[in-house]
Amino acid sequence: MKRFDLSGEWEFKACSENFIPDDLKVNLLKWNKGIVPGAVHLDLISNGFIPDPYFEMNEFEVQWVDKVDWLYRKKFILDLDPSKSKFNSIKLVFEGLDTVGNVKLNGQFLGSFDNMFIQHSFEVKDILKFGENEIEVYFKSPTLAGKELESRYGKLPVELASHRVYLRKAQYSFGWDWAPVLTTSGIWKPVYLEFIELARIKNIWFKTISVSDSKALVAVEIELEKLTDDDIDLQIEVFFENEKIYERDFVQKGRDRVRVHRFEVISPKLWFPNGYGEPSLYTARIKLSKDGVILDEVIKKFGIRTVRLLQESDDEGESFIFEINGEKIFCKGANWIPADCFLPRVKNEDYDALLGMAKESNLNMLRVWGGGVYESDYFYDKCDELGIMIWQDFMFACASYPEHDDFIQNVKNEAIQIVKRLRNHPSIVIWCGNNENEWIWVDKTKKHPDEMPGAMIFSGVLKQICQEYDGTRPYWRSSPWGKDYPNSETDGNHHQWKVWSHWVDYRDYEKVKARFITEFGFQAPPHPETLKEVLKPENRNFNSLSIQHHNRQEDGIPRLFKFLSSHHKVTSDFEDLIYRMQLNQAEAIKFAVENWRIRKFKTAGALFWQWNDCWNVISWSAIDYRKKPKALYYYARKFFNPVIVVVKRFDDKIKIFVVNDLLSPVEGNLIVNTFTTYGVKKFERKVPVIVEKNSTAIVLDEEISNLNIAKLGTDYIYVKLESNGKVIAENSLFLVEPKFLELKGLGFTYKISKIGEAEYILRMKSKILLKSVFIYFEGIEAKLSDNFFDLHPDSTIEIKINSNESLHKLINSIKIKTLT
Ligand code: BMA
Repeated sequence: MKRFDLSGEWEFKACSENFIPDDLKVNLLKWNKGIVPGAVHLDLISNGFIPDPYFEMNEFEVQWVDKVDWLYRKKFILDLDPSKSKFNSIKLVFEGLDTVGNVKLNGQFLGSFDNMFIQHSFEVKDILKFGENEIEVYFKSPTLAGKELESRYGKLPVELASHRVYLRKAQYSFGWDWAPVLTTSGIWKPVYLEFIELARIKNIWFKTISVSDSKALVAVEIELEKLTDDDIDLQIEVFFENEKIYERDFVQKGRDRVRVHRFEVISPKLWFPNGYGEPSLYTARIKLSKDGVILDEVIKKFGIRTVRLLQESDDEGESFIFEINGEKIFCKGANWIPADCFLPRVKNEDYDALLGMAKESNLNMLRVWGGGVYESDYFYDKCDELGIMIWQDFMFACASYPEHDDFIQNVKNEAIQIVKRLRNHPSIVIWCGNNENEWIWVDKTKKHPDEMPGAMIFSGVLKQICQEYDGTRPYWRSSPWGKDYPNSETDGNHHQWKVWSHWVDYRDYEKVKARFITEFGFQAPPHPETLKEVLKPENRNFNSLSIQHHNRQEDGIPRLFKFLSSHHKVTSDFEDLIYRMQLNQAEAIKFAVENWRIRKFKTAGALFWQWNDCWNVISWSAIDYRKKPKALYYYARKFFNPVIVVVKRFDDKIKIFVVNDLLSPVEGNLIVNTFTTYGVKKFERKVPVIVEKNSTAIVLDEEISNLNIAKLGTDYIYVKLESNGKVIAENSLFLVEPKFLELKGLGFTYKISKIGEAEYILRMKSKILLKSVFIYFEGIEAKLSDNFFDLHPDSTIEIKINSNESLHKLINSIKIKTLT
């Protein structure tokens, strides 16, 4: 099989004058240069026709773009004569067309499309010519197309723009409470010609049938497109780290198009989630040949692992626990949203960075949220490699959906294509029907979920397709979903939005005893630089209309201040406020996660909302659009660490918990101290602890009066867990909110030393408590191994710094901020 790439330079133009601003009409009705994969907005930006929609309130200036029909074309030279060639089939393949329109080749109509999530492929052997050819792709305005369907089939109960549900298109592109309204059109994924001689490999799927210590039984299913009745040779080879562990040759006879084969792997290296073992992957090479000539060859990775969802009755209701390879897993993670409003801008390096940061922060699960897109193959490959489990939603969110035949057929095609594309990934551990549809329906109408328009998609269509085309992982109707109520706390999974969205402050998380929390969140602004990029100097303050525009939740800014003022001092400096708001967010999510981790496995998962951003925005994310970490990112590494120690106050009692997610026991000493913020040690006790594998234990239960804590604003408890001579976990408990603490932020020393190429160590020492130390280098890019940390009396910390700048520059630009 051969490919002829058709990406790169294309041309585009508008198809009528309607909606186009007067000064652009003449230019846009002519052909202009476009780039594929891409989007109309991106081509309009690069030609200088529209400004950057992320800057200030430019979004309003570009709202006409999605009302216009656009035509893309490409002329290309083919240097073979299709009718005389050896190829039995030549296909024009579009991996993604966003969203409604049709395709022509050399003036001949090939077909129409109306789903951005799937691949479109057209047989073109009889239409292609030797020499010059021309492809035309016509995009109908998605907004008008959606509205037309809505007026034909009726308005449904939908959050945000109601016409969105009629289009199989990323729902966030119609605007969300963290996304602008930038409803795209375009050839958003690669396009190419595919030349097939006698046969090609269409799909490969390795599935684990069973696993024991000594061997695994694996089945492989290979689907071919076979264009000949002749026999062809099929070869399977399997490797583990370059060593061939299995090989088998077959003769694929007559019209046989599917080969199913089972084989044993002795002493299998299993795929484990991050923190539980290696995410081991095998590599397979599948080859098709005839008379020794290779027809097609595919290299595919796969993992061997089992997944079960344990739903067992207990005294609180019913459990919701993922079990991988027979081990219960506490799922620690966040929600993933598309990494840009313009998806073709997201490159593999962006996935490397964002997913690499997830692994570094001890996440073991991400939820691909239903209002975005099914991610690229590269994304899931990377998750396989990093051991990040995926909770995979189907792309439906916060709405009721249509049920007419065309729509259901479209959904079926999509689901089959997606399940077949993604089922080989060991990282995906659950399919989920949608985001919040039933929960919103039941809360708003008080009716049964099955009465919701579109309910049959989630209770029937998708469930059946997952069963038929996969069947190796659970299907779950919605997130959230429960037995008697979709957002139940006693069974199923739960979204926790009382805190923040319903104006309740974060200490309330303590009351939430849900079984698996797939969403909960707390906002903070991004790094000041990320905001400065889109705000003019005069608008870089919390009173400007522009900053409000960059927070898309109703009353987003007022909420930031309300929740800040409960815990932290409200100052007037822009960057100082950002620092405090980031800390507040990190402390809120830490508080929630710790409360749920000590309940392990009554609660068996905590995925905060949200990992990343799609533009420069104030949102719930841990990492901003420019991939600059918020305080939450650094906190996550600690509160998601496999071993944590948690100090909690219950009236007059102090309880200390150790949570151990490791698959071996933790043995060590817990050192309990009471310090004053000025550095006086008032109490110390050493407690020997043993915590069984994958469990949690209360290691101290003591009257508060026995710990010598008297003065609210100064005295606090600091605990550290030492094992084999190393501190493996630490934590502290203050009896008052940070705003009431007596903090000086003085009396520390530090030194930066170069330790290698672009590598430095910063050593910092303090006599008194330094609270929430934030280190940054003005105008310089540097990656720090920790930040926003507390430095306790008479202790030293070592921070690793990666930067391409000189030691001299780092020393001159360092800024250190602490809470005072
Ligand atoms: C949840 C999500 C999103 C939303 C987020 C923040 O309900 O599913 O719809 O962006 O909350 O409000």
